[in-house]
Amino acid sequence: RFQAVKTGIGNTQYSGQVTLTTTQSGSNYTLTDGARGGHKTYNLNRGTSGTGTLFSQTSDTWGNGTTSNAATAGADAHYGAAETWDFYKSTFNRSGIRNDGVAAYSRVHYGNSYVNAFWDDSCFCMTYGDGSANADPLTSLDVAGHEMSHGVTSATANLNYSGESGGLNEATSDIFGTGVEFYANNSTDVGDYLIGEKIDINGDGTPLRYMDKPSKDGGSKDSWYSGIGSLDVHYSSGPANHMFYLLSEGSGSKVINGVSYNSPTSDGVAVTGIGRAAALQIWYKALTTYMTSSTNYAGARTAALNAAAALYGTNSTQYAGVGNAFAGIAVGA
Ligand code: ASN
Ligand code: ZN
Ligand code: CA
Repeated sequence: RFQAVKTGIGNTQYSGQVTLTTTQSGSNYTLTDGARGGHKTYNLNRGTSGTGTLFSQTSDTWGNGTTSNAATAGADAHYGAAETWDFYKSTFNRSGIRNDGVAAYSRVHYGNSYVNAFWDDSCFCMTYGDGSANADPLTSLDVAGHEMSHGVTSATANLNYSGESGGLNEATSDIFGTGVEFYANNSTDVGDYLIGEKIDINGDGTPLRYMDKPSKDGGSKDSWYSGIGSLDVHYSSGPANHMFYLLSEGSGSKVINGVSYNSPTSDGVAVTGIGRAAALQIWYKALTTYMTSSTNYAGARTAALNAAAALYGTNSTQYAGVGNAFAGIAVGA
């Protein structure tokens, strides 16, 4: 049957009205992104296995901005997958999670009141719960970018998901998830250095994590210490998230897109940022070229220095910036 790539409209929960790439098949439209490897978005309808049903309808306008329409979460997820694909392609010339042009797929409405989202290598897919009382689906842009970036990490350094390497794995997802959010430049879901600020996972409007000062979440650490590897990976990620913030923006107070930050350093010595774009290039090259499955914080510093040297030279401000940002989280020579 004749299939055509279409531009539909998504009325998302978190990112306002967006365009979605869909596929027309006869008189139906489906959430199949023909421009990005054929990424499909499925409705699990509270199931927890299989793919459920591919979102399919006779109109190419998806969702109504609230959970009263099942396609709203589909619209957010489909948009997040597209922005993540475009972020990796445009920023790093990476074609999909494995750099082979092949799309993953998304599943929304997983389980009942499931307050998480996750990437799974075995299905090469990502899955979103509907949140507490099915009210706040975990489908925001930074969460989508975070989860799909777990696939990129698996396909590259493959950082073990425990100990210090596990913290670096988690931080890599926060870093690139944040990269996706800034890249999308969505006026409703602006770029920030907060994780999960849209999904109200704490029930009081606060974000899940803070990159400028990770300890604000009550569990993450701002700096490295021996023994950090015994924390949960979502807390041992703190120093690497903090390093990335320092490298991008520098220490101290700053307002970006209307959000206020105040980033400390472990030794009180101020750090000057090199900009988000260069910081992203350095972390991506470090991840994809120099890190291995057992890389720890000291190894991440070496990997990032090697990446900065390869990209900008050892006399560059970027190279010096990496050393200073790691010193700011108590990882030194
Ligand atoms: N949402 C979580 C994460 O990506 C799922 C997990 O704990 N692995 O980190
Ligand atoms: Zn994660
Ligand atoms: Ca965010």
